[in-house]
Amino acid sequence: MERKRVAGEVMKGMVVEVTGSTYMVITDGGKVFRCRTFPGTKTENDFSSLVAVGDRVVLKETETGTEFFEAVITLVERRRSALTRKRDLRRNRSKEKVQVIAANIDQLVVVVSAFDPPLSTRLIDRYLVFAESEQLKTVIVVNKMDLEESQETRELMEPYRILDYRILYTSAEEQSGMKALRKVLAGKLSALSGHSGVGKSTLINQIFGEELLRTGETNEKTGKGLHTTSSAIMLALPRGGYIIDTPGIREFNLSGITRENLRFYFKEFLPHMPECAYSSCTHTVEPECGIQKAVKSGHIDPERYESYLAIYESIDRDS
Ligand SMILES: Nc1nc2c(ncn2[C@@H]2O[C@H](COP(=O)(O)OP(=O)(O)OP(=O)(O)O)[C@@H](O)[C@H]2O)c(=O)[nH]1
Ligand SMILES: [Mg+2]
Ligand SMILES: [Zn+2]
Repeated sequence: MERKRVAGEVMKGMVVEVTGSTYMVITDGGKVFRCRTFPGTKTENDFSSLVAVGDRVVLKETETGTEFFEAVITLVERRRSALTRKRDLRRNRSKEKVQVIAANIDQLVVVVSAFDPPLSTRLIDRYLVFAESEQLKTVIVVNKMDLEESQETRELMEPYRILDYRILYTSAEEQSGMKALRKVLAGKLSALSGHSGVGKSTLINQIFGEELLRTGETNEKTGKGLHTTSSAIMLALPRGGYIIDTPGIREFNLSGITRENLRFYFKEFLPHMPECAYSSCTHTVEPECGIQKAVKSGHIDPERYESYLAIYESIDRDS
């Protein structure tokens, strides 16, 4: 016989949606609670975002609402991983420097599109640097392959294939590559991230075979997405695992990366670093630099090196 629920019951659960300061939590017992935090909410994390999608939390029931059970979050458990970025403080009034986009993820799925918006390898490189720094598994999904008429996209992606990054080519429109995507997501907790309009929500709708998420148009003048998804949401996959849809980003400002440690997150640099004349070589202007030599001899992709320089510069500007 089911025990009668009493107000004040303490439960554990997972945050599946964040809207403003309201958090939807599914308890381990499978009930959905609408939660808020209170000044006494404790956290085991030192990140500034108190609660993010994917967080494991302890909650205490307060009352039974009209639509949902209501509860307060008393504790946010330590995150075993997180997709984070540095906030653009010029745009955001929040005092928090780091935004946690998704917590406790097993893998980061970087979504780009072949066209509309155009494929940005600079953005891919930023995500890869982050993923390497956090030792997060990464998959790159190149969507909208139905708009591709030449080999250009695959050529742009060639350096990543050589570096052994997992790449999937999909078309949510024509439903191609979906089987491979389902397979990569099965049994894991994955977060999809990328520019607005690349098709993250459309891909997820395709996986479920129904329109669970709202999808948008791209602006005809700029080719940029219109930021259709406004908050992160987690869905349970039909065959096990979870997927988090996140709002499209304008920029992925790296958090936790310094000019000094950046070099370690371009994995193809590592074998060439011993050839630098200075152990503290920044691989930017120094003579006798193993990295610059490897770029000249074709062992390091020049575009990847350009990304390194661009990120190196941006770190100085940001911090
Ligand atoms: N041609 C083509 N269009 C696609 C494909 N996938 C998505 N689209 C279209 O691209 C537009 C944007 O798709 P969304 O799924 O809303 O993109 P999103 O990445 O979720 O965007 P945000 O929520 O703003 O971050 C929609 O008009 C989709 O129909 C595809 O494979 N091919
Ligand atoms: Mg979306
Ligand atoms: Zn060097």
